[in-house]
Amino acid sequence: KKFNHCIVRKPCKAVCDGITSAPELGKPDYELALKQHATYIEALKKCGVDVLVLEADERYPDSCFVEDPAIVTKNCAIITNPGAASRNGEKAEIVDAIKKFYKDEDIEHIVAPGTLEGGDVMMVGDHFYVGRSARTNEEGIKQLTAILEKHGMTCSEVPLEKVLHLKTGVNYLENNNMLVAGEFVTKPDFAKYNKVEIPESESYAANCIWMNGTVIVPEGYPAVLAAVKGLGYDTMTVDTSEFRKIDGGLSCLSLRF
Ligand code: CIR
Repeated sequence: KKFNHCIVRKPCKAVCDGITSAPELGKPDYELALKQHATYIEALKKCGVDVLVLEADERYPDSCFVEDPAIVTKNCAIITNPGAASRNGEKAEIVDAIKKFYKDEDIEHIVAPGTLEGGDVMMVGDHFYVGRSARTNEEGIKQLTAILEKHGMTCSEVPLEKVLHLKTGVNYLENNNMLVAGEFVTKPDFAKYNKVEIPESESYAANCIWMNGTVIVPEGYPAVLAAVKGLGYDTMTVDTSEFRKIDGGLSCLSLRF
């Protein structure tokens, strides 16, 4: 398996007003967020992909998290219908970028009353796990399942209890390795994988990304870094402190395909 392309969007100045569940962390510093974003892009490129960098969009504070308005698979792309009202318009802004890589007949849409955000969708080969969250509803999951089946893939639902998105707490690193934190440690859905349990104190770093054999780990989480190295991967770290303040992690910042 190899990723060839990534799509990212530069953070906008309004990133300071992104949705957050942790206001005690303070607001993101725009200049630092930009710097961290540039470092992130360089890290992706080192993993052998081309990166399409979309311009900042001030209308949507959370628009740097391009993972949420679209899902990209080997057979099709799906424009989602984000459940967060302030983010819903992002779906119209990602379409042109998706069209550069997918034929019109391979671009599908989640439509109201269905809602779905890409952060709730995790790819494991031809199977997709989708979290039922405050952002992703039953109808959205129903539509996603039908779309994936139409394009030769499968889907199963994972009910979420505490996290924002599915990939907030569980991420697949290929080779049967699954990083799990919090509620995902015990979920039966992931019992068949080689689970790597993440301590509560480093749960933010459950959101690592596998990039063509290298795993990118957020900077500042030594237990997770050691665990990932222990699995035999090459690793890179990228500081995402400013995105963390608004619940964003490494996976949220790109579409990878
Ligand atoms: C939000 O609440 O929508 C953003 N502040 C964070 C989105 C994170 N995206 C993701 O997990 N895929």
